[in-house]
Amino acid sequence: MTDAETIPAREPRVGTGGLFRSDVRTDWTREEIAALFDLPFTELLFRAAEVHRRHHRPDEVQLCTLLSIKTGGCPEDCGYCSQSVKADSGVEATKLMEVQAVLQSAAQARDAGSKRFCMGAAWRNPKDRDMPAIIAMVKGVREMGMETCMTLGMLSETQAAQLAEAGLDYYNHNIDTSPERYGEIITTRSFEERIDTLAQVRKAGINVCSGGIVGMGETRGDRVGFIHALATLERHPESVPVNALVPIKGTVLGDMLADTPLAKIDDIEFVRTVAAARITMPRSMVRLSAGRESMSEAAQALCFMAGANSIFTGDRLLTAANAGDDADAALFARLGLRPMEAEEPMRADKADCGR
Ligand code: SAM
Ligand code: DTB
Ligand code: SF4
Repeated sequence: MTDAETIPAREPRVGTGGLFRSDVRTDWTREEIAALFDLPFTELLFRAAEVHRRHHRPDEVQLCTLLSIKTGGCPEDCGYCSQSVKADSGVEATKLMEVQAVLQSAAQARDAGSKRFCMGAAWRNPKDRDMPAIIAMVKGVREMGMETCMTLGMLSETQAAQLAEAGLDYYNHNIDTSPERYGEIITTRSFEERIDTLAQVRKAGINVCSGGIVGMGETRGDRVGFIHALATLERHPESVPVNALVPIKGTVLGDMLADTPLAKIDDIEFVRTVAAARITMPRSMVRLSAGRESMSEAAQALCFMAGANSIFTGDRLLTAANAGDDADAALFARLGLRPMEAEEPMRADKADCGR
């Protein structure tokens, strides 16, 4: 228990009521989002913090744990990913983990205070023969009282329905970057296919988790396009992960950026992206995802100020290192943050993000 956990709630959460619905819009224009990015930094931060307070408790951050349930050997060619067969990253391909081993890992995460357990597989799409094990994992983790999230690649309509039936709370499927830039990062699938799977997930009634990566050498215009694509979906994703690229040796982007002076995204520009996500998608959880390892505590504090309210805990993401529980407990104590309590997750058919 950290000091931060003992701080009492100051005010009821207003994010689930009908209040302030008027600032949830899905008709954002690129010009409006570009104008947000162009604001003086302190003004942008102030506006984002204001929106954040209207919809969320500003001293609470959700703790999520990631587990790679099937690592490496992925046929897709995502330029950032250590798990692509095209990458020479040294990541070894494994088979899908046994259900019991996954549940053991979930129990550890729960005991460490995690409220959401996210399971990721290095697949283009799950095979139907994998679905019974996947379903058993979802059911088992849910029974432990944690929210469940899966990220398995593209889904068929039937698979999405099976996951919904199993009680899956969230499905993560990132759009990663702007529609214009997508083809430069990934050639084995299209931006439209990504949007199609998100639509299947919505239709099945599973909450949507979709975001992307900043720091892949994109322009600010691409960052605007990325936020615009999410903020103009028919309904906003309930969860929006904003990753800072973890440059991994042997991946196209990791190697390319290692050779350029632009290697790491400027912290201020990263915070601007978080703020733009918060302002345009007020009710969504904005997740400060990969890349915290290389961010200062001050930069992370600015992200929380700008509306990030979810992080990955533990010392590993999927294949890359993460800050670790001790470092996060110290960070929370230093910043006066406390872990968010789990709520009965709103299913997408009841939630009102983006309406
Ligand atoms: N294979 C599935 C898919 O791509 O949808 C699920 C797993 S995939 C690793 C999940 C997400 O992790 C990607 O969409 C990407 O946004 C993020 N990611 C992967 N490698 C990353 C890296 N090196 N740095 C930052 N984010 C990364
Ligand atoms: C997301 O947007 N970020 C997480 C989660 N969704 C699955 C994954 C981050 C992966 C970072 C690189 C790695 O561990 O290999
Ligand atoms: Fe495969 Fe997902 Fe990595 Fe792309 S991001 S190579 S789909 S594991």
